[in-house]
Amino acid sequence: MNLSLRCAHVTRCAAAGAFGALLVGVATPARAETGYDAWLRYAPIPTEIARARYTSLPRTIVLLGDSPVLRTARDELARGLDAMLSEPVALTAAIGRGPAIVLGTRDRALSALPGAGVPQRLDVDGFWLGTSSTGGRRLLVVAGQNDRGVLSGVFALLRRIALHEDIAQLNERQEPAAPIRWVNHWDNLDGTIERGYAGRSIFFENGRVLDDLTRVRDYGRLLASIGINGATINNVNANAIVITDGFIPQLARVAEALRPWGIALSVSIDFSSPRRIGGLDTFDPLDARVAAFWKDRVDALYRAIPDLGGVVLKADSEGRLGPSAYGRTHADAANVIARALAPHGGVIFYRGFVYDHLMDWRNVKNDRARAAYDNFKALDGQLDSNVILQIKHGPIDFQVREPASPLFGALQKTNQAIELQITQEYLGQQRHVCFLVPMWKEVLDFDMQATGAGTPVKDLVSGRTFGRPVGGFVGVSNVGRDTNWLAHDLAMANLYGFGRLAWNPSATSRDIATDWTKLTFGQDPQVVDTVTSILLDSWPAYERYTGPLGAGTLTDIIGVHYGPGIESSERNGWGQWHRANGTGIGMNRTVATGTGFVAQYSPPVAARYESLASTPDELLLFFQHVPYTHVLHSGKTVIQHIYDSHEQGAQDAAGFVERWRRLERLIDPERYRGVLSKLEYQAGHAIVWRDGINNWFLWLSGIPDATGRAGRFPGRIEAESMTLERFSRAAVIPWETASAGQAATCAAGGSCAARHTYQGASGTFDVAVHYFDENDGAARFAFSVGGREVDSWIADAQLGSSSPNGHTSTRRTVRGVRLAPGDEIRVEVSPAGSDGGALDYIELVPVR
Ligand code: GCW
Repeated sequence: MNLSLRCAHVTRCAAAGAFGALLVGVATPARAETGYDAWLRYAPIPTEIARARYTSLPRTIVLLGDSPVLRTARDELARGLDAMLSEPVALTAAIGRGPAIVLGTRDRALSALPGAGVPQRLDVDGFWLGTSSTGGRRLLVVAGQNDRGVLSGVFALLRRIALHEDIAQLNERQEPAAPIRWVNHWDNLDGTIERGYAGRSIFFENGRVLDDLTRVRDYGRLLASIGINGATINNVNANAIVITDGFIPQLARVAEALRPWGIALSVSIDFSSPRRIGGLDTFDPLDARVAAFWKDRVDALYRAIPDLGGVVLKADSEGRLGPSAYGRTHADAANVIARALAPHGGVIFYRGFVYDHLMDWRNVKNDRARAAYDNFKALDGQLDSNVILQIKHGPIDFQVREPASPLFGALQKTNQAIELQITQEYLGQQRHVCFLVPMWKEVLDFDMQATGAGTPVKDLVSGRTFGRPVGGFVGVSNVGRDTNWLAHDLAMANLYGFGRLAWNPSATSRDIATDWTKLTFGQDPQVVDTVTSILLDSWPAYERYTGPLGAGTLTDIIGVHYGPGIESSERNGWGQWHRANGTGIGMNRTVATGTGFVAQYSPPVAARYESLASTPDELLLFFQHVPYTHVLHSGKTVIQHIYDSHEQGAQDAAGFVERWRRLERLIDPERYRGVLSKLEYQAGHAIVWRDGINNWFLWLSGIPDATGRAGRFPGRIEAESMTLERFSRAAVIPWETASAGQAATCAAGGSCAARHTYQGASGTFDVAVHYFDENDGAARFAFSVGGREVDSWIADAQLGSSSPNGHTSTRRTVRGVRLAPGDEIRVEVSPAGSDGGALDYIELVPVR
């Protein structure tokens, strides 16, 4: 134990006290709330609660044994206690006569404290928290099955204190549901992140690992606190370079940064590496030279990183090379690498996300959903014991709602891991709040009835159902260099929730949301109620305004997967078809008349999805093609449901803003304002979704909305019908992403203006200005009434596109504008760069 080093990092440091203890205080300076500390803020406990609950908590920490992870556990405990209870903590290596918190592995704790109740058995990474008064002194024991278990136990103890829970009588044993609790990152070596929405990579820049790995260490801390034990840091669309001798030392630096947190590093590999970097003319997995290549590279990795977790492989998917190049199977591919890893105790995650993205869309029997099962079911039993098949939670690709992948229920002799996406690729890209835990739980709790009832996905993937040696949970977590990691403070609930579910998939969404909220924003009951309820309502809302009834997220699937783009999924090979036509919508996946996908489920599950009568409404269009006039179990027609759902979803999103506003004085100003502006943006974008989808279905089906709302926009003034100065009228593609399909664009150079003379009754209005915020510049918008500028702003967001469309469509609301007949409303746009400063419409909403 290097106490002198330890001492250098603390603000107060006293001489060794009784029993050789060192008194330290790790007071954290008061900091502005940036979101950087996420759920590990260790906010000071109010004095009355501290006095009532934690006076008897020992202030001496005894660490039995020594290792980097154990030292981390001790230091984290000292840090947390000091920050929350503002009292110095003493650190020592031996149990003395006074009260103490004792940290150690179960074996050491058992021999040091035979009568303390430490359990004889604990599963890997598990821990026990207990209190005992052996020998007349009060002890709080944190015993781990291994060092990582001790660290998890410390975080569990700190969480209880941060939640103000009573810890006087502890006897709590916790074991993770599965040995695999990993995150994957899709970071490229140049510092970009595929599907990353929060800045550049925290690992890489310019083809190298970053010099400063402070953020990696702090990220490791966040991960460890939720029980994550592995991290793959580079994109599954892998650069072969990562396993060259030149690069491995760089990986070793990241491994070193994560090691004290008990997080094993792993890397994504390129299957064609033997040819790309190995000097061979082949990457045929059955070629002995290829096997030797993999052994050589894996040995080199383990020489530099002895505790490497393993590798991840995406092969034969989306243009990546794979075993099909040589007519070999996925088992051949996985096993050749698995055999190189086995002597080191490493595992290979072989991704089940294999499909043909050049499928003939004209063939109505073709179905991408079939791909994972069709590729891997027949290989059950052929994969080595250190191969884990990593399967996306649904059969397509992280859509807003999908059924559980049938592959989970089809493998009995194969290790599995479920891949969940923390990154909100199809779910609002961290500009929209969308708490994913309830969605994940629907899949994890779904009973595949693999061998009769009682085989939920969570038990299949953890290996419990069929007694597999290894299995678990992988979360795609594209954190970036944004201070708050994921760009949206509320998105961090997804990272937190993933860890909590990977540890215990039976935890409830509400408990996870509540704990996260308290840890992140404090314990004020109104804050806790409001934030928790926004989180719990957010996925249903997002589903309502993007893609209800299981049709998929109706986004631009051949672009950035963000705003609406309903036709983009049709008439191409990507296979995310919804098959909407003039009379009906949905993918017929039945055995009787459709693609036959339904037969991939066990008979009782298949029977439910085969029949129109028993397919649940929320997945109807995933399994069935029905006329728009089909009546749902709810009693509504499909088309009316589409209209109503989008209206409701947009209202829900507007409601989030109102609910959040009530927290103004209860949350720190930085995060209050940050989240507010995101929620306001989301409410505007939900309207883009609502109008895009409802207009599109109104046009295609020709069936009016019974409530009269779809297609009618009272108070809306189209830009193209205003008096335009230097603006030109332009068609927007796809048409449904602009009101009336058109916009006024300012491409002429200089400023452009759109004018409208108000002729209605005098009154006060919230005026929505709907414009397109393109990537390629920063247009200035100014809004004036009667010659007086009321509002101005710069449109400089990065929304993934440099054209006017459903990604860039943005709403700005100017509140409380007084208008009298004859007033001129003027919107002036001054483009900078090539951002054309396009304007869609203004809308006058009377303030009651
Ligand atoms: O959903 C798709 C994403 C790709 C991703 C791929 C995968 C890393 O759009 O960006 O590639 O899934 O999971 O491999």
